[in-house]
Amino acid sequence: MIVFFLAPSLFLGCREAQVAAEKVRRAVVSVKEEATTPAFPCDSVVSTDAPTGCLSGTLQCGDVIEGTTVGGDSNWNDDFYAGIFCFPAGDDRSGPERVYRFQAPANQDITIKLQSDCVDLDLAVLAWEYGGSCPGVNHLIPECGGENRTGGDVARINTFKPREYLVAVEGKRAKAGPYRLTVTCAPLAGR
Ligand SMILES: [Ca+2]
Ligand SMILES: [Ca+2]
Repeated sequence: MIVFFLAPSLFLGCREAQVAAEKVRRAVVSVKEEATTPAFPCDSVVSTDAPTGCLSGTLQCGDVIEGTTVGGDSNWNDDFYAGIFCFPAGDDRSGPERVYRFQAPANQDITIKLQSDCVDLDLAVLAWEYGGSCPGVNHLIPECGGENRTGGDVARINTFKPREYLVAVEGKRAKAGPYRLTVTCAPLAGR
């Protein structure tokens, strides 16, 4: 019988190499994004109009929207996001958020990019069929993806049939500020 022994340090070395490779890959992706996306000036003139029926607009594939969370509703907070496993509690999301309705087409690889160079805003994507109102803390949300890195964020969705989402831009520590949202869609491979 042949028995192979692998030293723990070999495992560690392998994992460290994978982590390093992932870091390099991310750095390359972020350099590419910076090269293709114009900077978002903090003094951009954007609308502070109040939302209508909890929405600040609709999103479609190909859209580039500039806005600010200043003037948005403050309906969603830590309790709401933590309850639907979107963001962990503790970042104080009691400040204003902006919410967009996105009717995603079928069979798409969709990237929603949030540029948030002035204030650290985050991105939440909730599966929700909008019938004139947005969910509250007592509603059942089948799916929520939250992106909460420092600065900008990117959310990715793959659809196999048409699906409706709410896309929220939300600040940490109740802060508000301007942002740019970019929605790009590409057909899923093999579809
Ligand atoms: Ca909020
Ligand atoms: Ca962020």
